[in-house]
Amino acid sequence: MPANLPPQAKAKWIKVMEAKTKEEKLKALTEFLSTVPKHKGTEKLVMQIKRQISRLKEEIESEKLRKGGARQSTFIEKEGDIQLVLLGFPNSGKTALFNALTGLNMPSSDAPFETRKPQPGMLKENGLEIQVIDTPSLVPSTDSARNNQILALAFNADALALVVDASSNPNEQRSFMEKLLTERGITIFEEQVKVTIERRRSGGISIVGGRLRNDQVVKLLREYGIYHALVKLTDDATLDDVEAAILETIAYKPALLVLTKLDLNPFLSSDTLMLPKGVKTLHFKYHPRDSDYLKREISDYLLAKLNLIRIYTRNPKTGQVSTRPLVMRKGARVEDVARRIHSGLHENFKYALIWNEHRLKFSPMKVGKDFELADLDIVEIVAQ
Ligand SMILES: Nc1nc2c(ncn2[C@@H]2O[C@H](COP(=O)(O)OP(=O)(O)OP(=O)(O)O)[C@@H](O)[C@H]2O)c(=O)[nH]1
Ligand SMILES: [Mg+2]
Repeated sequence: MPANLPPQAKAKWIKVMEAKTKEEKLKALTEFLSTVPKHKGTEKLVMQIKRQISRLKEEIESEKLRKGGARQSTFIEKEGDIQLVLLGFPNSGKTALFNALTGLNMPSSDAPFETRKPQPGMLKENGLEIQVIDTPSLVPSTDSARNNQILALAFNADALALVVDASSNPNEQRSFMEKLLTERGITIFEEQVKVTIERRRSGGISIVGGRLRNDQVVKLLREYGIYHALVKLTDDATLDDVEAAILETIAYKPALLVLTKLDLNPFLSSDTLMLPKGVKTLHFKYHPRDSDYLKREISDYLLAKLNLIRIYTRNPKTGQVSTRPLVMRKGARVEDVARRIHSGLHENFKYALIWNEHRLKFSPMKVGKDFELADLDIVEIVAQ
């Protein structure tokens, strides 16, 4: 991993972070790349930046196509609370799974490469709206324009489902997909992320965990123009890991592994199947009645992995509770809900009432705008 990039490279990276449009970012990244010295220590970084550049070029190109009304665009606008992209090799059962989850009826048969373009659908469960995207199949090649388009969708997604046909070399399918993802700068293993940096608007730099000297971490961040952030470190994180996190060289995507065609391979044991740690495995049984179970498992898992909470709002005039929750990040406060509902509500905020029989002794509880919310809270905001 890179360390000690020259000051001019750091200065160029600040430009990358400040870029507001994709075009600006592309230009800034290209300039940054030209200032990075090329040697063993920067090899990985250079590769990742080149990939980021080609990814941006593809996105800009595909947005242009979309605006021009052309059909070939692979870009899919996010809808709902979470975007989940299905990935897999030909005939692995992606479309069969997609149909079970979304209630749509896209063609799914033994013909390989049946799905020609990405197809969105909606999975509604647990109050969550999960946009599921069926994709054309990946091919077992590390140098394929086809794969790159599909991996671009994966990079934009909030979460991934690796669909693996259990009846034909499941381990090979899984490890090849992991390889393709890694090369694209995506990891599905949370523990590989040793450093997370959450930018803040004020409050300086706070560091949680890790064994590094705080002043060194702060110094490094400042060199890259970061003055306010919450930095979380694992115990084995190094300064190089911090720098890699600043340079955004790898993105973590929570993932599910979905095994299909287990009926065709009933003797498959968990020993022969080297299941990845930290990635939830689900069995797709291919029965319509099984889809309720799958939907519930998927939505529970994504809710937890993406640190989301569901907040229901109560109308002070009618006492009616919203049927669909606001989906927010863990740590959200009453004021964030007020802001989401209406900017005026935030300005004229008086107090809020919270109902949640699972966690509060008395409901409703009267709270101020700093109160931190939890999953399934019902909130009524009283304004002046
Ligand atoms: N026996 C069995 N067949 C399955 C299962 N899941 C999917 N299939 C069948 O496998 C074939 C391929 O499924 P698709 O859903 O088209 O696979 P895909 O990954 O979308 O493949 P392409 O889009 O064509 O690349 C279809 O004939 C499905 O009916 C399963 O769990 N068991
Ligand atoms: Mg398909």
